[in-house]
Amino acid sequence: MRNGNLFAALRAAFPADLDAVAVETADAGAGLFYTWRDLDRGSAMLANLLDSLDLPGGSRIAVQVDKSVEAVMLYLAVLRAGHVYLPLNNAYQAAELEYFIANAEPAVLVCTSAAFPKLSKIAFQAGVRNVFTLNDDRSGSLLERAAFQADVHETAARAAGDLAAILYTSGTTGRSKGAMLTHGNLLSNAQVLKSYWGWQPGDVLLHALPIFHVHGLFVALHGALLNGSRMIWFARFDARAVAARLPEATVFMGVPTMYVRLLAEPTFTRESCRGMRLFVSGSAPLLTETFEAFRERSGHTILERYGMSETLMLTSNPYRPESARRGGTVGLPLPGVGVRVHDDKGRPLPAGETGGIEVRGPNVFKGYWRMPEKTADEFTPDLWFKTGDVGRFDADGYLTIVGRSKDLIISGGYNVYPAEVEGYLNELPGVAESAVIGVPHPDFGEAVVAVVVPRPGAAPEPAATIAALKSRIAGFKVPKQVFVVPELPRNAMGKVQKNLLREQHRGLFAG
Ligand code: MCA
Ligand code: AMP
Repeated sequence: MRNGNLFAALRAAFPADLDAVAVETADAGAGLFYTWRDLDRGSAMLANLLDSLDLPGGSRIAVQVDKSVEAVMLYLAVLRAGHVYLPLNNAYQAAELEYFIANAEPAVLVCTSAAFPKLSKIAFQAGVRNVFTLNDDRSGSLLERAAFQADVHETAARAAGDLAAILYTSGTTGRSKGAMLTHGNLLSNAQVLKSYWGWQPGDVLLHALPIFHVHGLFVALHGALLNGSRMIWFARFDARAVAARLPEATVFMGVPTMYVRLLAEPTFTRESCRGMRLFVSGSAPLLTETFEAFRERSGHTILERYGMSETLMLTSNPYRPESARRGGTVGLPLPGVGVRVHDDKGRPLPAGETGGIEVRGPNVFKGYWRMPEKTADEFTPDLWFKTGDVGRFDADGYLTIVGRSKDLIISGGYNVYPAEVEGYLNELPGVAESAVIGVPHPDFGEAVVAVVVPRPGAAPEPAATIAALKSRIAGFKVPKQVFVVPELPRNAMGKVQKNLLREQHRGLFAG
């Protein structure tokens, strides 16, 4: 029987010439070349190291490291060895990590040397037996230990339904949930995108996304690997540096903030896009004005698609003809993916009418890690997943997302759940209660803003409040501004009227 391990399919797609360049690092001062053989041998050595730890199959391997090619090798090694990859945003702070580690109970934690003192303590308290370090300059105990391992490895047999990764996504109640993705989820979605987006020989991907979320780790990376395509690899997005290397690339994937920043970069021109075949945008709404301005400037039409951590990619604008890509829409359901719009009573809605977006398909996750009730809540009785996004189909079958039923802010492509930030704010000594909202922001799309009510006799300072949060939670979740008010607006039911607050502050970052 064929091995359903995702790595087996990715490895089979490596080019015949293993000495060809697979990845070229492109950040200032970098310029390292990794061949396909390097990826194969490096991931084999790391897989052998994992095997030597005698972990039970399907152990969680939690990873919070800076972006590097060795981190990709580690991801591939976890697949090869039959374990479950658990990537963590490197902006997460101690309070967030404590929760993830306690909840996921990883067998192995890999972190940077800088984070080791703090993280090893958290890991030790949670009973994690193995903590390794990996830095973006190839130093750290992980590679030191792997250096003694053999560079060949037999891929562990896995079925399509076995877990390959867990991605934590914040919940509306403030507690993060681990979305369980299987080998089959990841492979089916990667194969669909390979053909839908016309991946072809000679493609070169310019990769500048983080590799701890679906967009950079799965959509972009799997795309290149499954096509045996070379990558120009940036550890961080810098518009000028990206514009300088675009002429050698054919495919780029980014969040809308990256497109806004490219447009603000004078060296980004039609000439810099001369070899490009495809620009993909997702993770957050792409403004129609960005879509139009990009076409005007570059001569290329951005292809917008829509997905979630729980479902991978769901819809996409057409690849061909380019003129069929419609700004402001997320396109058509991908082949094999069911997408429907229902009202709040569960009745199907016709084209033109707005309701909750529900989905099903081989790409839809297996459930939330150790949360069977939460999982059941998110599915309809006939087992479609409720995305929490609100949208409508037009007569031609294009989906437009018009809002979200979940209280969620998307800032620069990162999700921020107001309930979570409010929880941290309310723990501060001077704060009685708070409301966190998203307001329009020219760079991040939406920016996080907090409105807080002081405890009697207290006078919380906005700057000190921001500083206090920065030491506790990821920087992208920290409000860009804090307002102190005597009370929050409430409706007759006592519910905070966030729409009034959003209205009041909507011009905050205008221009
Ligand atoms: C960084 N900062 C942010 C954000 N990023 N603030 C709000 N929103 C953000 N997204 C803050 C930092 O906390 C810091 O604050 C300051 O900005 C500078 O940080 P730095 O890291 O230098 O920022 P940057 O390099 O300019 O980052 C902007 C970015 C980045 C490149 C747009 O946020 C990014 O890579 N976003 C992509 C996210 C992504 O991959 N999303 C996919 C997940 P201070 O100076 O105050 O400390 S969604 C997904 O996977 C679904 C399935 C999908 O559909 O794709
Ligand atoms: P995540 O939880 O990080 O996987 O984020 C998934 C959410 O991002 C979706 O439920 C949508 O709300 C949003 N999203 C992803 N792609 C798009 C898009 N192209 N347009 C609007 N929202 C998007």
